Amino acid sequence: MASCWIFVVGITLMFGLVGCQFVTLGSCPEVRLQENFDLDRYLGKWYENRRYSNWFSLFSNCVSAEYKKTSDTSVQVNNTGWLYLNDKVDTIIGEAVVQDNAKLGVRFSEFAPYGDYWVLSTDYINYSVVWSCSESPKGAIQFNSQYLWVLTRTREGVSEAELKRILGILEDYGININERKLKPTTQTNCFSEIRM
Ligand SMILES: *[C@@H]1O[C@H](CO)[C@@H](O)[C@H](O)[C@H]1NC(C)=O
Ligand SMILES: CC(=O)N[C@H]1CO[C@H](CO)[C@@H](O)[C@@H]1O
Repeated sequence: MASCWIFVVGITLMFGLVGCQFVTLGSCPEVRLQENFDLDRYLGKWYENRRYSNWFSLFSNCVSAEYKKTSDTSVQVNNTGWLYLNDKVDTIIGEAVVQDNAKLGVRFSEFAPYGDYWVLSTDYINYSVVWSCSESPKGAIQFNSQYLWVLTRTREGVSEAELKRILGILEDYGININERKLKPTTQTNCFSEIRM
């Protein structure tokens, strides 16, 4: 997630080529968000289990996110990943704020606007599904771009049955869960595990 965000900030203008993002025709699908979102239970460490990405996912493994409370409605975000090609642990610190129940905004520079961070579903102890979608201006051709992350509390992720259930929720909303798009994040042989 870390490198992904840096990348997004850097090259957002290259629409469609951006890592972690999925651009498709049509308007945003309708979704339901996690009810009664509980920020306190959401805090702590999460591991990136899956994300939308393309070529950029080749470079960053072992990605984790840690949320620490800074006020009733805000958290510090610490996204860390291992860029294994040059064996570098890369951390980016940001801020997330609760805007409306499970609708959060996240940014990695105080000069940047908040990007949407919507929690579609979480049980706080095993998994969270984070998603956002933005639409192109209405016109002859409408398209939308989506971000999607499945986060889990352990590097190992969740059981196959549980994963199937979680992805089923997304599929019901019409969100693309094809593994070529929603790629598992490598969380094994994390060289930096000792350091992380
Ligand atoms: C961010 O998390 C990484 C990995 O857990 C840790 O090594 C680093 O010290 C953290 N940075 C801050 C500023 O909390
Ligand atoms: C459905 C599922 O995977 N539940 C697990 C969530 O995490 C708790 C605590 O680690 C497990 O006991 C559950 O089996």
